[in-house]
Amino acid sequence: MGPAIASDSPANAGGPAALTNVRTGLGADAIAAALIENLHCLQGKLPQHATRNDWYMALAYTVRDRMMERYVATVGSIAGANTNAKAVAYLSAEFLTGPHLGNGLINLGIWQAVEEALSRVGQDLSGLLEQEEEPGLGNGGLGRLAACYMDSLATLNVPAIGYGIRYEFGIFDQAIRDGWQVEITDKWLRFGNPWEIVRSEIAFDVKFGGRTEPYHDEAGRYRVRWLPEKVVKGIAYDTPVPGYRVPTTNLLRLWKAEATEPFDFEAFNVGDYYRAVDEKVISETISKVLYPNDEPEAGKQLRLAQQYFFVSCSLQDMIRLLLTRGKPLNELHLYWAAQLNDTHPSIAVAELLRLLVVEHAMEWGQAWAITQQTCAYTNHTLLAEALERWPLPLLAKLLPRHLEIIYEINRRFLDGLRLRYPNDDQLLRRVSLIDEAGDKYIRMAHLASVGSHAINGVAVLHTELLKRTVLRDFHRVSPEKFLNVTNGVTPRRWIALSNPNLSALITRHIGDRWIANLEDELKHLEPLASDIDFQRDWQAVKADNKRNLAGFIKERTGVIVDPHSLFDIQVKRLHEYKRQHLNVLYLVTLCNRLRHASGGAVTPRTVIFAGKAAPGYRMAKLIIKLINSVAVVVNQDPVVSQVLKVVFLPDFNVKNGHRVYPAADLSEQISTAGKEASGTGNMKFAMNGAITIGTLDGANIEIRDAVGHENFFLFGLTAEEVERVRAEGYRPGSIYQSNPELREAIDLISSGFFSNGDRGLFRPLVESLLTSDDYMLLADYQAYVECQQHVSDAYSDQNAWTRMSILNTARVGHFSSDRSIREYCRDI
Ligand code: F58
Repeated sequence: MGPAIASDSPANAGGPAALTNVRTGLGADAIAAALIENLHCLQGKLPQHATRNDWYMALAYTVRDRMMERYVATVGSIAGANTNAKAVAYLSAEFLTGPHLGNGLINLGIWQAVEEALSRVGQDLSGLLEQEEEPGLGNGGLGRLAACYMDSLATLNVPAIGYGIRYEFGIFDQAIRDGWQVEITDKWLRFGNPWEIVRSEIAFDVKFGGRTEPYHDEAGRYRVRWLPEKVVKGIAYDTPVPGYRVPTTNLLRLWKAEATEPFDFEAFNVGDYYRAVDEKVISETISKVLYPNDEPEAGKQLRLAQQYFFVSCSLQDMIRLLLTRGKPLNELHLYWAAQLNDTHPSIAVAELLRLLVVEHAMEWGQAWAITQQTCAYTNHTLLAEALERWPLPLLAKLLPRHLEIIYEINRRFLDGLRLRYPNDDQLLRRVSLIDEAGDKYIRMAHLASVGSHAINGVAVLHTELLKRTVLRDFHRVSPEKFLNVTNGVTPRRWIALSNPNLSALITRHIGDRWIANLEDELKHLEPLASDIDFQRDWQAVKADNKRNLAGFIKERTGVIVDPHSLFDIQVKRLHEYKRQHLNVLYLVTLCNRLRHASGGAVTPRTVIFAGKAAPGYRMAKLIIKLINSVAVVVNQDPVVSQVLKVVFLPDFNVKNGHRVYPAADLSEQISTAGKEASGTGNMKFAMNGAITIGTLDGANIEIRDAVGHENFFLFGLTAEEVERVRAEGYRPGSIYQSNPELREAIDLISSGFFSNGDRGLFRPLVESLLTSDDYMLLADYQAYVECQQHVSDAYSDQNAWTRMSILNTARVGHFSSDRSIREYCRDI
């Protein structure tokens, strides 16, 4: 069953010719013919010999063909002469797109036609959707946001190119063995990638290392040339990004690194066969693998090389496109807006200057003005340890010319400030692009801030805290640059595609305009919130989604869960600040209560966790082990398992997310206030009718205001209180001492009860909670446990709960990425 959207009519259905042409036709006849033809011509198979992957490939090519006309037209508007539209270059080290097929069918409006065509050839769509291996080219929220924004840019007919890296290996696949996370290489390209088009002729050289040398040019001007140690070639791979039923199909342009000279003949000729291909191997390493950490890899040369590699290729490409449009270089900022997705592409500031000044002989002042007007910077974190800085010696070694340029940017920047703030050397030291406190570092957030005309945070609180903390001085010296753009997620993927039952129900009542206009349309559901018939249908959809997820959990973990229980879900990267272990403390408390048979009637719950931990993050991995250990004991206990089941669903990714968000009753958004920049899972859950239990952190605050305070379970310290408590001297040990239930929960973990008597296993975790508790779990514990009791009570009144659920969906239209993109386009 597909996303039952009332009118499945594509934007350019065309005349009768379009319906029958095998390459472009949008009717079932043309699609069925195309499938057979592609199976034959591209896979070299007859239907009776085709594997599921052959059919998947044939279908993917069939769908891609149908994107090409609009794709060619859109590229023409970015590259063609006589066009004046400004285009967006979204520069991001990560794009977590998720599978393309289903999304393509929805956006092209050919879901039903494809289903029909497949049934004629004896195939079924759901199996082929399942076959697609998703490109896991991102770690989490930041990479997924980039993908949502690409969908919205296209849907809003904004010409855009998403520029990034074509990692050969994306984020690792996660398996769970004996309760521990095990990382498995993500070989996503193993069976080929039908969505990408390699553009071998769109290739740029990128220099690395070596040294610089001053000289005087023919006109006698002082110049500096860069004599690199090495040159690597970047090749463009394009993936079309179709908007939802609009003429625009944008593209994701990912760069693959190759050797400029794949083969060293000199080495070969002297018989050193291995050294002959060495160079190729070293060059290709650059786009080999995504760094799987959710904090920047301190001082890793390869990571810096990746960043510079994709930024340089992208900027060279943007300049090329500008010139092919026949526009002069000094109008770059009129035709391109470069959005820096966090600091990972921030070397763009120095590289664009270098390209303009050194390669295109532009005068510094003008080049600087163009750079600033072109670039804008989005910050995604306040965590001090996550702010990128590169050791100065590393930058000097890998990008010697850029270091000189950064010095010059810094000199001019500080000179300007010195005039405005004489006698404030401290200020200058704090905002300097170079951290000179101990070992010297280049501060990438400062480079991005100085080189951009706009700086934004990703939720109201986050932006306020940015202005007050990490970018305080920048806010002081250029307040006009700062603005907030609260994150959003695409309703095409996160409702229409992943929750077809809900989509059909919504569409039956309010039509299907919500898919492209969530803010204005979804609110028409509000009057239905108390309608008993509508509530019943709403419950039926949720029940169905929960049964689906229960089946999936059984298949992946063997655990049998009751779809009638409250599905309480926390899915996100594992991190101490996200506090999965606070959730665990509550579970252990419940467990204790049940063992003592204290407390009254209990609402049956299934508590589901999923998420990956950075391979080197020991505490996060220990939390996964703890969740699994608690799960084993709980699920096997004859008493406790009657009302509680705990599941760790392995390998959380976009595809699994499709099954998870629609099945949630309760969404856990319980980070320490002030730590989660925005969160976007919170939005996906609420859109699908889950009610949030959460702190006043990130976009939770705005979600709560939107859905109504009575439809949100709030607990915990505010960001301000967190700061105050810490300043006043936080002593978690005394909270432990004074709260018997908390003490009992922690003691049970320490006792070896969940670890076959091993008292040492979870000691690092317990000790960290009792001694420093950096994320203040203990401070929020009591409030959380009490709030969970309110949740249980509320769930026992199914009509009231359903009303809350409907109102959550009806009121979160604001969190569509279409709204975010409109704001970026309007304000930046
Ligand atoms: C996330 N950051 C924020 N970083 O944590 C989240 O609150 C926000 O909603 C989201 O961005 C989108 O704005 C995030 O996902 C990373 O994954 C980086 C990957 C590269 C290394 C540093 C972290």
